[in-house]
Amino acid sequence: MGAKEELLQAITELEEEKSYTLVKKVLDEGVNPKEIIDILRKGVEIVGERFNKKEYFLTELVMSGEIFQQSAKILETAMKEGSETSESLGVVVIGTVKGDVHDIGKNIFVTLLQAAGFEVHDLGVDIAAEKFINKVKETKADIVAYSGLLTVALDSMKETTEALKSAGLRGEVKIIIGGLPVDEMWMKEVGADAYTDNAFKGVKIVTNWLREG
Ligand code: B12
Repeated sequence: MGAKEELLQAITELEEEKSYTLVKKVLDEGVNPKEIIDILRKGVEIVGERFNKKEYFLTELVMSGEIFQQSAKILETAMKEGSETSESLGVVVIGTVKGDVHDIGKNIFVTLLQAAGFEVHDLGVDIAAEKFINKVKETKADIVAYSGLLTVALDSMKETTEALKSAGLRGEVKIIIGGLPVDEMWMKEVGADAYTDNAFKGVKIVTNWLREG
């Protein structure tokens, strides 16, 4: 088995240290960082499929995200040095809304978005409307994503959409909401365009939006 195949296997088997060693090895062998990212993406995708089939659990999903993030950091410098600029599928601004600090699910969604090729600006947790607005302006985002697990997150999500409207930005972006309690009623109250409590579905939804233009 070549180093690239070994890397894919290490990710899908969640062998953290081995994955990082192999990322460095294939990089040293002259493999294009973009190709390595594709291997990492494939690895996270396979873990996701196993999670959906209930062969893997949340811990494995979180771990694959961690391996992806850390490996991407190793590659970051090499990617910056290379002249190529990898084209992003679209720009997403995401955060856990004000009053809420739950971020495990948000981080999974962020990893999957990055793995799918989106440029993601993750604001973090307990994010007030104003911060979303500023980031959307700064990045000319296509998509705004709110995460929230607490009931109080509903009000914060509503406030953020209202603020986007007041800033004249609502027509410029699509809004997706996610987290444990979200449903159609929340989506309507919040004035969002889509909702899901499944990060994989979320990626499909936003990918379709951008394909449709
Ligand atoms: C872990 C946890 C915590 C951790 C959070 C650590 C962290 N870094 O996130 C800590 C200990 C800090 C915590 C604190 C609190 N928690 Co808490 N917590 C949980 C717990 C056990 C698991 C949440 C979790 O991570 N699930 C796993 C992830 C993967 O699932 P997920 O978030 O739903 O994400 C998935 C999807 O929803 C989706 N997704 C998530 N976000 C987004 C966003 C987008 C855009 C998309 C597309 C998809 C997406 O992707 C993920 C994968 O598919 C839940 C109980 C439960 N069963 O959910 C309670 C729970 C959410 N917590 C609760 C409460 C009450 C609290 C506290 C108020 C407790 C307290 N008294 O202090 C504080 C609040 C702090 C605050 N201000 O936010 C309640 C909420 C009740 C409510 N209706 O409001 C719950 C439901 C527990 C309960 N049954 O009472 N909590």
